[in-house]
Amino acid sequence: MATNLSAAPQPQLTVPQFKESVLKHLHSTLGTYEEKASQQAWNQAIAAAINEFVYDGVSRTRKTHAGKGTRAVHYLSLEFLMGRLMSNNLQNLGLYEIADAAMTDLGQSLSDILEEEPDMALGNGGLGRLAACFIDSMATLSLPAIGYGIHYEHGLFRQEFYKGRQVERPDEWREFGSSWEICRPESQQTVKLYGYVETVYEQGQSRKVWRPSRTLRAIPWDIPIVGYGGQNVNILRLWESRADKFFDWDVFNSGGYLDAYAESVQAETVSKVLYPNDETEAGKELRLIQQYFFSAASIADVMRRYKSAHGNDLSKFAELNAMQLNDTHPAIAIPELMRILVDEEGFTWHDAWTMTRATFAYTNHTLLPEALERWPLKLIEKVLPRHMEIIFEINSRFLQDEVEAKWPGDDAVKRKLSIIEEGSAQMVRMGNLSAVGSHTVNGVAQIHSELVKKDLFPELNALWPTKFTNVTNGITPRRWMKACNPRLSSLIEKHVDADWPRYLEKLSGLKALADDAAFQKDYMAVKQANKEDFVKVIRELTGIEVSADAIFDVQIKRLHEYKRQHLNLLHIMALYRRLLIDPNYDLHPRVFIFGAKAAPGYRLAKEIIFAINKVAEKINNDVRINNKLKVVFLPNYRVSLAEKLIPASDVSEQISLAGKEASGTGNMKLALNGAITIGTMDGANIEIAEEAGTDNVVIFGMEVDDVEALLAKGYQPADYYRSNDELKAVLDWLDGDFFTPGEPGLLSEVKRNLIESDSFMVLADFEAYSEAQKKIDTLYRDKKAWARAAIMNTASLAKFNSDRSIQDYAENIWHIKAVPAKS
Ligand code: GLS
Repeated sequence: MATNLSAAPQPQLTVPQFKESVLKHLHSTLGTYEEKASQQAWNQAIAAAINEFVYDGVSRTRKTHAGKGTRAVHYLSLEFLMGRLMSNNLQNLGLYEIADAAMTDLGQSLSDILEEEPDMALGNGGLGRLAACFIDSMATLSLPAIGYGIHYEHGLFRQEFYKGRQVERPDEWREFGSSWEICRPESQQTVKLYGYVETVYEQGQSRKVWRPSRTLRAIPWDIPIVGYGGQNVNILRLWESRADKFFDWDVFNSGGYLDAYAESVQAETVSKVLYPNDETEAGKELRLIQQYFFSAASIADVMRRYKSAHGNDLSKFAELNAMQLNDTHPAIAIPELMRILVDEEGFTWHDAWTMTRATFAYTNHTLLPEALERWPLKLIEKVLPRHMEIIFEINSRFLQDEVEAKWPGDDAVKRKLSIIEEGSAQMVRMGNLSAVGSHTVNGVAQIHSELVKKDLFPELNALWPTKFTNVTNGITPRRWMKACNPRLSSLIEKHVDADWPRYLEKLSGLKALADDAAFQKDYMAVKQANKEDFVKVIRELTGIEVSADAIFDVQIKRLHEYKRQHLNLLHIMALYRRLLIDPNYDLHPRVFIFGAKAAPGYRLAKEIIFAINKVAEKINNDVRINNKLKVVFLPNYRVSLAEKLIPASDVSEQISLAGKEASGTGNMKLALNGAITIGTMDGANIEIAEEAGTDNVVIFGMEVDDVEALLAKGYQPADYYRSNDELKAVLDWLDGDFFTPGEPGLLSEVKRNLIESDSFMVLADFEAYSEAQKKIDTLYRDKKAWARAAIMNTASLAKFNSDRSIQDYAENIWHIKAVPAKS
């Protein structure tokens, strides 16, 4: 990997010093003492001790970057799925062992105390977790970078099951405050909304002035992001919304206490909750306001910093500032920057547009049509009247100058490329706006980036052939191996250099040991121990007893039809049926483990959760099958649960319909931790197979071309139902009351959907999947072959280090360089 990182200085600290610091904070920060302190107080005291180093790093990094003429990147994302920070911060500072020993000395258990920390679940799934891995890598690579997002009061809902059905409960991640955030009221911004646009004439010139009718205050909360080694500590800046003035005193004094208070409540709703949708469009006014709120506050913050370093001459703004749009969610930042440059700073349209395009780059994360954001023009006009005018202008210049030059007189192509979609209600296409206003557009895995060019933006790709590129996603090996899998990490460290969490390619040294009997034994012993730990987690969370000798077959991701958890379910039912028909059916015992939240309004996804839970209940209690099959649906899947499960997984289910999963990142985490992928040729699975070797993954099913051909021919799911007896039998099973005693038909909706529409071709891939699962079973029984395949996965995944992804962005898109903080 092209990187020239110097070894970072780690805090020099002894166990007694750490103890002393924790005790000091227990007394003076928490106001309690050893004998009385709760686990939560210990947790906060440790955080305060860690923060002494973290804040040092924050200041050091800020001083290094302040006023420098170095280009910085601003990563704009509506989601950052951070999880917990303590263990990661300890690892990145090189203090984990010291803290562990210090707490043992104090008669406490660090691992228990770590459990006190609530997850920071300010994201839905892969997209939000990617942003979290990326800011870890930006800090590790010493890049001048800031993450910008929203300080949601409530993150993603907590999931419970009631009689097998998902129930959503509010998330309270900062009910008692958070140890990691610092409020920076001195850097607050004002964000305008609604109102009208006036044309003002001055000295023979006209100029547009936006007269907003409401304003909000944006208050920044900074979360320090500790790079590996602790040298660089970057910032994630999250904006909280508040009323412009807490009370309208005039209204208040005239007896309108409630009216005055109502305004502040309304203002605060903007950063109240994360929209719990993943890969679906929200389409709500509040969501648009959230998008604008954080985009506008972030741009104002970037401007403020620029001006304080360089004065009011903005000519170097684009040279010094890159902004990355994490999906289209912050796309409104494009007209916002135009508005500032043209309306407030007096630039010509031409110059402002050149600067804007040189600043923004856009990452596309999905091709699913339901996720491509479109806002009603009328809504944007109401909430952001000046921005709507600017979008019109961007569009008309784009169509008249660029599209017309390439395709003269072709109205059809103009209609297709227009940022405004015509129809009974005009809509603003945020994907088109993002692509037009950015210098670079990237997809997140090779196949996905090809499909972005071929299917999503073919004309734009013809117009600007160099604009579209790929940056395959990645994961931080610090969290997803070093911190979450200490056993495997210490085994690895016996064989490769200790800096592997930065230079993951060093794990390739393990390939030479893939056939080594002693290493295989050690490697599989680690897996077994991790599984034994997880058996307890399963028991605690669900009461289900499973054996660590069974295959742990894991599907963890959001619940969505395209991810096909129901394909997994049908296969489980088929195995169950085979066992009922023939109790001697030869099957290595298997535990199927699911973790998934469904968007609260996504009906079928919730039906699939219900069906899995009902089938699980029946199978887990059926003595006839002799514990050969267990099904566990873990409630409230989240980052901290993933960190426990991934090290214990044997099989990684990556079974989306080819062409639908843009990349996936769970596939990378599981493979790195030695789970064998059973997957389709989709997203990053393809690159995982390339890296790990096709012998070390199990690929099955239709590829993108097959899917297209079948669609063109006319897909008839009922044909598969009729022609495969086993498939027919398990689908029919869903109609009766076998799984829902006394209540027949409760699971019928899943069956009906599959037979009548099956948009993601579950039935077409069933047979291939079922055969692929037999291969998994056979491979697992061959202990040596399995161990070899698992080791080869761990040894081969350097490409999926998020440092590599960020290095790609830095070199090819942002054009920024490392600026290590001075000690
Ligand atoms: C997603 C994709 O669905 C994932 O395949 C991808 O790994 C992730 C990060 O790029 O982005 N897009 C999305 O809207 N949610 C996702 O998780």
